[in-house]
Amino acid sequence: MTDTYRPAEPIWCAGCGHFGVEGALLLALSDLSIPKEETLVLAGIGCSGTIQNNLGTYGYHALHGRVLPTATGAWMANPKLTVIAAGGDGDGYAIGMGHLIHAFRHNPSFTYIVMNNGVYGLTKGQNSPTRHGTRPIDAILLGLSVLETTFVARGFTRAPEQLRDLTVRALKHARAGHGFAFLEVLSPCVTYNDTYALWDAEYVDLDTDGEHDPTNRSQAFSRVTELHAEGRIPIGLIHHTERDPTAALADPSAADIGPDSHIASYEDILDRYKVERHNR
Ligand SMILES: Cc1ncc(C[n+]2csc(CCOP(=O)(O)OP(=O)(O)O)c2C)c(N)n1
Ligand code: SF4
Ligand SMILES: [Mg+2]
Repeated sequence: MTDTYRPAEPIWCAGCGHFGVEGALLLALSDLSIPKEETLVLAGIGCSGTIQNNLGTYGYHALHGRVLPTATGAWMANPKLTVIAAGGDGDGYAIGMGHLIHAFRHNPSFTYIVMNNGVYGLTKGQNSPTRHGTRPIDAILLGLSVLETTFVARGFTRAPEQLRDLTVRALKHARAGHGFAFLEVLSPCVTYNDTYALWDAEYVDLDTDGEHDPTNRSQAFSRVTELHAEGRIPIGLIHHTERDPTAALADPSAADIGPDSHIASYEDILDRYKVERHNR
């Protein structure tokens, strides 16, 4: 029975980028001294969606594409928990894309790590919405286009120290109550879409570009758009801004769906049911 609760060995192919994401996350949790028992990692479905099995934190395997609403519920139920949502580009940008836009908009204060490899790795390599040459979606540009967005960054498993640093920054942002921390990671699938060489040639590190100011949203939007036109992929801290940590609590839409209103509705339904039964 106790075996059920032991972290598993990763089941990924040798060389899979997801190992790098897991390593950076474990180091970042340790850098920030975040206790594992106060951390919940939720993941979607995919090779990436097994990351929570390997960490020793609390874990939850959400339905395909539904990791963001599930994580939002967990964060609302216990905002003191360090909540980390994770998953793949198929999970997050295809079936789950509608949730991403609303997460940027509502700004729940948790971290979301998307492992982007351009394919559905688990189901043997079908094109995902980020597949090279298919007019791919750029979730960083999407995030920048939503005015409420507070944190967007992109790492690459080829740059492990930077990835660790970006993961630390994302966790800090969310834990301080500044809002939704979105971190996409270029995490190649060596079996079905080996993009290491391609991305080596294409990425541009904005953290070492003296001109990039991550606090300036419109400048970040222009720079990312220009780089796209040149066939380049920006990595680094693309944009961040600090939101008032109490803003989420003052958000009326958040108050509407809090646990108190659920309990009141539940009791109301139950009372009406009892009256109807009695009158039959
Ligand atoms: C509702 C539903 N539709 C389709 C699937 C099949 N399916 C499983 S994983 C997956 C995509 C995985 O791709 P991604 O999220 O990019 O993760 P990766 O394996 O590449 O890490 C799909 C379509 C499913 N499990 N559930
Ligand atoms: S199929 Fe691709 S994404 Fe899945 S474990 Fe193997 S290398 Fe990683
Ligand atoms: Mg994928």
